[in-house]
Amino acid sequence: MSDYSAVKAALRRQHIETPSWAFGNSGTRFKVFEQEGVPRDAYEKIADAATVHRFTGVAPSVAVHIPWDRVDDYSGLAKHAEDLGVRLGAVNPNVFQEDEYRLGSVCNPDPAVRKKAVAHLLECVDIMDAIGSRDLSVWLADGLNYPGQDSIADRQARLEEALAAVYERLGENQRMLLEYKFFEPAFYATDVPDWGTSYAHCVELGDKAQVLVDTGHHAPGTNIEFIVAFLLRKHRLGGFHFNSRFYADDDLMVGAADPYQLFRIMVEIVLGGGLDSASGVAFMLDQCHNIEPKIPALIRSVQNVQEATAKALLVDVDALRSAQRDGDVLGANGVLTDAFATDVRPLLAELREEMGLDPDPIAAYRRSGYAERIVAERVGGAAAGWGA
Ligand code: PSV
Ligand code: MN
Ligand code: MN
Repeated sequence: MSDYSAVKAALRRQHIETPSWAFGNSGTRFKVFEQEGVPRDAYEKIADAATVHRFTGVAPSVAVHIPWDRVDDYSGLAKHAEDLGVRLGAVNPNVFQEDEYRLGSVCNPDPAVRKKAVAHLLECVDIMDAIGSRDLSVWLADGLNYPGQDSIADRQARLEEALAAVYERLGENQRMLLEYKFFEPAFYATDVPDWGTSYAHCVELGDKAQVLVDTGHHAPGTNIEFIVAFLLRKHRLGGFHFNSRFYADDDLMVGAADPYQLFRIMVEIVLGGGLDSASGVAFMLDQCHNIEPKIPALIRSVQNVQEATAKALLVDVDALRSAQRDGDVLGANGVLTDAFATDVRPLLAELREEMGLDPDPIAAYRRSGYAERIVAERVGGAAAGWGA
């Protein structure tokens, strides 16, 4: 695509959702580092998310995690977001942080624990109703540490039953996004380990169930863009949790470890129509900023997604298709590497100016005084809820 106005229009439409938990204190299982000025409650997390949006112009929603963001009045929380120029996005249930979930949540052998977990998932759909959210973003920590610990097959049956109960409760315009992860916290077997398992459950449930691809949840060397292309073709790609990894589920800034992988993913998105709003693909970040300041790290992450998308939009599709038809292997590969090698920063700077934004969002954020203000105002910031 060499028409920059079309590229810019596509970039304007691409919205990137921030996660409320990325604004709180976080760390690894070795240490949670405390930073000054971190939010003390859900309201302040939303204020920080609104700040990311203010400087990037393309991060108009923030995902919430329940109970980390529990409040008495969810419509009030939604109103607060609206007043700050953003809205609440996906609702993330948490069925992994209570002692009762030691052997799992919806796959637990104890029916009473399964009942409690399903009740929480249903409560999250109530919250979606109250805040006008479209997506229930389900990640389950369920799994086994040892062979023989429980029946893998029985656990799939319990999973099926629980997901069906929650699916039934979804409203007309609501979806369930089912995330997969191949290990951790369980190490021998995870109950939703891969995209195939998630896809199979989604197909059985119905059209409102879609697969969520967290880029950090794959074994090293996995071809994530293949998964993306496959799911898009089948209309089952619900969205992403973007982050980057060197080793495992590192949750580092997207595009930091392997920008070429992010580009390859975005190429499949562009070619498969995943940027069209009708596709329903949700671009969300799922990151933790343990040692770097959180708000500028999120701003940079949004920029990284935009840069990868811009490069993908610059792929000369006609040249690519013709090289593919001719069996010109090097030519076809060269079309992609040419696009990847393009410096899209001037184009993005121009786009931001057209949107009435500063061309350099991080510099503008630093000049704004917001960081100093929150350090002065917020004493005793809360942990994200997420320690590892
Ligand atoms: C745990 O791996 C995780 O990072 C999942 O990706 C979830 O989406 C996220 O935590 C929030 O529960
Ligand atoms: Mn995730
Ligand atoms: Mn994760």
